[in-house]
Amino acid sequence: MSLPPMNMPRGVTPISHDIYNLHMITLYICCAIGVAVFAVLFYTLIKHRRSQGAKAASFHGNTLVEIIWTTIPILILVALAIPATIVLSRIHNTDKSKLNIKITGYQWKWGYEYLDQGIKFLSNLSTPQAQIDGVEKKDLHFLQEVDHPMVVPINQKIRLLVTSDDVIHDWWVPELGLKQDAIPGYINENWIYVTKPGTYRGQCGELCGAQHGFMPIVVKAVTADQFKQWVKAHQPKKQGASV
Ligand SMILES: [Cu+2]
Repeated sequence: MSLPPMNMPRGVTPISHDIYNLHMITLYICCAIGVAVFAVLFYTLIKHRRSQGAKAASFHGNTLVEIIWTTIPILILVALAIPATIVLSRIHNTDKSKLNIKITGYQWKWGYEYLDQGIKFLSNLSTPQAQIDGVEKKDLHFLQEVDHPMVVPINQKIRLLVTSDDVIHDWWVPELGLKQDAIPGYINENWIYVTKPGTYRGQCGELCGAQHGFMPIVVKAVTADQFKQWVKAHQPKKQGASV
């Protein structure tokens, strides 16, 4: 039996790598602090135990100690805040995007609109009811499959405009390094740049109602040529066609 993954996924977008690296830096710093604190603790417990005749020292009102234990955490927080701020500003920089997709959350499905191509469709859960009821055997991607996945080209900066039509949802695909709230009346801007073709799965990350667990997200990343073909096949006909 293999163990489930212990760590967050590295992902397939530059931002997901940035987030992964931030997470690892923070984890290493936390581990170092944990090791240092427990080392001092155990050393003190053993070395200065009462049976060895140790007497408690008084640190009360020691200005130097108080300055040290205030300054060190501040330095650690600043060291973490600098790379985090750089990544945050990158996340919100949607300049030079080549494609614009509007994503709308509904109770309980996702809608995708390719603003430049005029393609618009809904993406519904496609897991059969019999599997949900436990009558049939569950598929590998139980509750993580849809009838119409969002299709995107690889190696292109894609701007995503995320909103909602009813309550707050949250468009969350861990491997794309993106978790964006979908809020009615607001449009949140974000972007992805997928570097590897493949199918990436996610789900609504905001408790949004009875079927919150039944509105998965599936993103299919394909080559630029395959994307062109897909657009051709799905684009509405020019003359008088309505979407
Ligand atoms: Cu939702």
